[in-house]
Amino acid sequence: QDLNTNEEGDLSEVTKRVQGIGCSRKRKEDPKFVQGRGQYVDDVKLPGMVFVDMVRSPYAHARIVSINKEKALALPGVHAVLTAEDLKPLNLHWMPTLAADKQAVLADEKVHFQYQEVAAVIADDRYIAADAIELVEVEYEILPPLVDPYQSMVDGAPIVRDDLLDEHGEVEQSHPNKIFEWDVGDKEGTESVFEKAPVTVKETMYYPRVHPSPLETCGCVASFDPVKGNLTVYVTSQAPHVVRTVVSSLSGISESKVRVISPDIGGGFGNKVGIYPGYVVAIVASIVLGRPVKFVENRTEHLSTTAWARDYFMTGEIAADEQGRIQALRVNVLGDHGAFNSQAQPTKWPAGFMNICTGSYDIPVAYLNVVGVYTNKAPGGVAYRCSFRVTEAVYVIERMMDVLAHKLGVSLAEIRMRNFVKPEQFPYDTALGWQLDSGNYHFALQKVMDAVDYPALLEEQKVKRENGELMGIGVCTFTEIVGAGPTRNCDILGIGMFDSAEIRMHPDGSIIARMGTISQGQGHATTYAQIIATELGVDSDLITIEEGDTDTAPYGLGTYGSRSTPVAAAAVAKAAREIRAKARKLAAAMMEVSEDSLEWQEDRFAVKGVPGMEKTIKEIAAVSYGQLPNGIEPGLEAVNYYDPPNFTYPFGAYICVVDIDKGTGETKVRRFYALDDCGTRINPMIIEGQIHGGLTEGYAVAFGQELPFDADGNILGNTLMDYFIPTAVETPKWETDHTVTPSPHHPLGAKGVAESPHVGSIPCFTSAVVDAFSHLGVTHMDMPHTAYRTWREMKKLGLTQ
Ligand code: MCN
Ligand code: CUN
Repeated sequence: QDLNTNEEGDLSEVTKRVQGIGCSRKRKEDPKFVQGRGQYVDDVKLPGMVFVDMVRSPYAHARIVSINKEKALALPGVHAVLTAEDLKPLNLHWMPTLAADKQAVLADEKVHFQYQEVAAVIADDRYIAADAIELVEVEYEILPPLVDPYQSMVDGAPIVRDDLLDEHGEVEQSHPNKIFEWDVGDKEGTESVFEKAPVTVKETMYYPRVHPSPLETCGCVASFDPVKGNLTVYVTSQAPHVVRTVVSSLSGISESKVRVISPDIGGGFGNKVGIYPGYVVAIVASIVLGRPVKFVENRTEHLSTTAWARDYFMTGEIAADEQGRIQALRVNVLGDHGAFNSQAQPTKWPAGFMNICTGSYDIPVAYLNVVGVYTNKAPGGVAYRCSFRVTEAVYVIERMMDVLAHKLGVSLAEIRMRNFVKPEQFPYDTALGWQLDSGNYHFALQKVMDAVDYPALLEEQKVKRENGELMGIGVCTFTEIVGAGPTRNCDILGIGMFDSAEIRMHPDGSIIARMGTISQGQGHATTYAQIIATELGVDSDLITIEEGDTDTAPYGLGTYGSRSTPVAAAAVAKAAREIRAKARKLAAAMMEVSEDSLEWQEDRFAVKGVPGMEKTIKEIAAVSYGQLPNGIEPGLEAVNYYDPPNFTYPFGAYICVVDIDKGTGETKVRRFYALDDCGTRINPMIIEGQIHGGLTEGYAVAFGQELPFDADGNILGNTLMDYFIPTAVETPKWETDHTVTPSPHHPLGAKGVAESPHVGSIPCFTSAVVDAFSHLGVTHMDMPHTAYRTWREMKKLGLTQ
């Protein structure tokens, strides 16, 4: 099997000319961005527009005794001050979350986390609004906060959500702070293997709360037209159609009269999937005041209140034989969800796809238990290049592979080689319910080991250790699950997670195409065009891609979970093929031959065996809008709604080499080699860009990002003074590589790629840092691996004074 196909040199002349699949076509969206001509939500300026600013709670947990608006209302330029009391008659003081919970739009009787929205001021400009929030007087009665999730279910713990208690003061769950308990797999079967297994290992780890903190914060402009009864919402959304459905159901305005537009978005990373209180307030204010209302957060509001990720306390256990072949896996998780369960994810999956934690390995039996709890912290849990908890899943299994290797004294690469699912085992059904569609893990890891000369690195490390130096070699071989998803097991608010494409070919052969996804920087305008270019033989530059306007784009579930390629790109290919099928009919009629006698040759239909008898797609397009024979309907258009039969399972093999300074604890990433396999590659350059971005964000998480809380529930690290955003100065040099194992069920063989580098690199960094100390008996160190934390570990080990 040649896994290195699809190199640019192998592409056909036509593909190169039209810049089709496989070409490193330059990003078409960039000229406007580099010239500062992007149009973001905050660039939307409408006549008569007013601004919202939020009064936010300084306390994590408190009862609201009173709110006095008078002074704020007296400030010239202030139009309104809204509180939960004002929203109550509209039944909009609470809103549903995407995880079937509810969230206060404005705090109703009590506040649940620091920075929660308590009152909204609407004023002529944002400066007046900012002054006015200082004049709103809120009296609080402070309540004891619940900060530590391990204390959430002890007797006498503060109850976060009294609103969920019924009139008898009880909830369905065993404890009012418990959101759910989810278990998957064979509990007894797993237990009995552990009882008999020759080798068992166990490790507990914390994956800290982190925030993607994209360049642009969240915001919206709501504009209600009282004459037409239409509502237009410009919003930083990764899922504009979902926003439309939610806004319509909340406001009672029919979906046909709600238009949601996601303009240019300055990064999403999962943070912009959900619907935030500020949006609801802006919409209500626009309907009530009859004028456009803008809400745009500042950085601290963004870091403190919008979707963050992880916050999982995980215990992994592996049972194995003496050779390290895994017999069973057990994972227990405590998830801190904050005050409302507002994870933006498919409804059916309370802990996302955490049950992908069997990783790339052939594990006969497994058991996973996840408990989610409320605490007095901002809600969230799945943002940040994650595909719904696969990041946590990969972290726990990859850490456990290292722990097992350590226990048996084999290399981190060898333990993986012994346990990989073999190429001939695909499609492979995992013990926890997924079907891995394709892969070649052995080949990928071997390729990386050869590229970095793994044996030489191990030798170097041995010498360094003898000299008392700290060098670590980390390994991660991950399997992702992307492309949510088959509607049979994935929906949001009852809407199945298909995606869509609509393609129209014009008489001159140029094309406009629209999808249900929305780029936030991924380069969709470039890459979708390449797919159509290959399918129809039309120059990419003649293909306009439009996303993000619900009035024009077909319904789609949006861009997150690296689903655009697995789902929407499949719809693009299928719609293009429908157009080609119609073009075949037309070509046959034009040349007065049967359709069967025609052969598609990249950009034309040719009559088999008759040289020169052919019609290019451009010629066919011109005719398709004219007088057509045989009752053929005019036009060349197609719409496709694609419901994928399965997820796609991209994978990768990463190796990281670090040197740790014994004086300071500082870690230097000397080398990072990332091999990714995302099946058929549409645009190698864009893939590489995505991988660089994901690795850099992975580096940020592993080495610095965290959002901790103090004992009173005050969020720490919610400014860019404290929150680590790596620049070119800190970022290591990345080496990338690939193999190509096409997805057997995707029309193009393509898998998603955008999240892989993040998911795969984080455990690889931890692996490398821990490996630097593994000869001293260290099996795990929690992130972030800051110099201080590493130095503390060295102090514990007596390596430094
Ligand atoms: N691609 C390709 N060949 C493949 C797979 C992907 O050429 N086999 C290309 C695609 O055509 C697309 C890009 O790579 O242009 C990413 O595709 P895909 O992996 O399908 O991911 P999505 O387009 O669905 O993007 C979502 C993903 C997620 S979930 C996060 S989080 C993230 C990420 O994208 N957020 C980003 N990358 C980001 N990049 C930027 N610049 N900004 C963000 O907010
Ligand atoms: Cu979870 S981050 Mo991306 O799926 O938008």
